[in-house]
Amino acid sequence: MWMAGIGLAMAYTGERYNLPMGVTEISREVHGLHMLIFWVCVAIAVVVFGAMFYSVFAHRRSVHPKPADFHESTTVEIVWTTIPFIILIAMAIPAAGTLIKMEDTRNSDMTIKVTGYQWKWHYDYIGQDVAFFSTLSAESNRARQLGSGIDVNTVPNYLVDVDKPLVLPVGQKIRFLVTANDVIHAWWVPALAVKKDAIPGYINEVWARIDEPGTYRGVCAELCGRDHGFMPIVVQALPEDEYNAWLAEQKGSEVAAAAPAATTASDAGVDAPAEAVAEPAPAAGETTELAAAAAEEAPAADAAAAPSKDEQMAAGEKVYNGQCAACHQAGGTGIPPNFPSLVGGAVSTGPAAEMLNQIVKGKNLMPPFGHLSDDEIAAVATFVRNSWGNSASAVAPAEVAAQR
Ligand code: HEC
Ligand SMILES: [Cu+2]
Repeated sequence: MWMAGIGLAMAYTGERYNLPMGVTEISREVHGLHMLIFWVCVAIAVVVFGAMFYSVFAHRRSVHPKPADFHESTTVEIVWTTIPFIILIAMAIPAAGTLIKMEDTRNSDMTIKVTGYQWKWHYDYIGQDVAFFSTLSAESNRARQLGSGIDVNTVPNYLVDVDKPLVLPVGQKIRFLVTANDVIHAWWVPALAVKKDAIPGYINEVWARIDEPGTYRGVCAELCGRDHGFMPIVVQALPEDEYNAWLAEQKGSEVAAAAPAATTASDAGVDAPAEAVAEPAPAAGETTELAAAAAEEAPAADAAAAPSKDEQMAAGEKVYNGQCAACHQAGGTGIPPNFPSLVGGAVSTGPAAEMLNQIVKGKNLMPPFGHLSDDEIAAVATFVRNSWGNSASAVAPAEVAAQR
């Protein structure tokens, strides 16, 4: 167990014993401060313990049977008050300089809103119409289940891997707005020297400019409930052109996903034709924060084409593995008696409205999933209704909207 612990610590600090140097100017400054103060502590320890051990040895009873009994020395008292005072001030000056730089989020090139949820992260590329949840990877999630029988040492990046990493460009000043939607979390990526509390109702700011492309891992750093240990963070830093390509691709798929049909074939129990390729939704004009929010809230308004059933099954499987498999298990079998099987269940294969209502609103031990988009819920419902031998109608996003 402790071996796994060390492995984990290494995985997200990147160094075995020391604070990581990191990949930002700030992280290197933090590392420098850390080393400076470490050596100050070493020097103090050498002097203090040196004096102590010297006295213990040189003035031991066999040598000095009659102890000295001097008392009160103004000089010594002044010295041992002023020296620590000077040391503290000397340490505070460079530390304050770095702290001020860390707080300075002005002139950023882009903004990411980071929202903590029990137990996942949501990333919103402000003004870009790109937003998604990032949850523990399906592989880690399977292995972590009680009695999974999977040797966690065989799982790459066990517990520090996600289904969808936060992709960022190198060389840009990225401002993070950090908040939470339920309890307090903390967004911590050691390589970026970023660790900020995510507090419901508050928005904390922090920034980073990443120098090197790479994958940087972190975890939630605020005890946030049962699955606190299962909401890792993965930042994938790409060169700017690759990042732009990625972003354009996301916008494409987001638009496709955010463009559910007003009327869908699935209402009539017929699959939407696969060739009904989603057309890009009308340009949102100025991509402002507001526009992004509006697009997120009312995607059905400018509907273009329905996602095909195949698309829904693929997207639904991802949502299922990320959101539902912890309780209902990968094969839909559940863990009776608490977590019912979804195979052939009355709700899972019954009227869509009832099932959607339960997913959106939750029921007893099942938490509500209203924070997922209409498309995600429609996809996961379609997936459940048509997997493991289930065979029921596909579900259109508009049907989900009706349950909100
Ligand atoms: C935290 C555990 C948990 C998670 C995660 C969870 N469920 Fe459930 N689910 C439950 C429980 C508990 C019930 C039984 C609720 C009741 O009837 O009291 C349930 C019931 C259901 C049912 C009805 C089954 C039946 O026949 O009664 C469906 C359908 C369902 N869940 C789908 C989902 C989907 C889809 C997801 C993912 C978006 C999901 N669940 C995630 C715990 C969970
Ligand atoms: Cu958390």
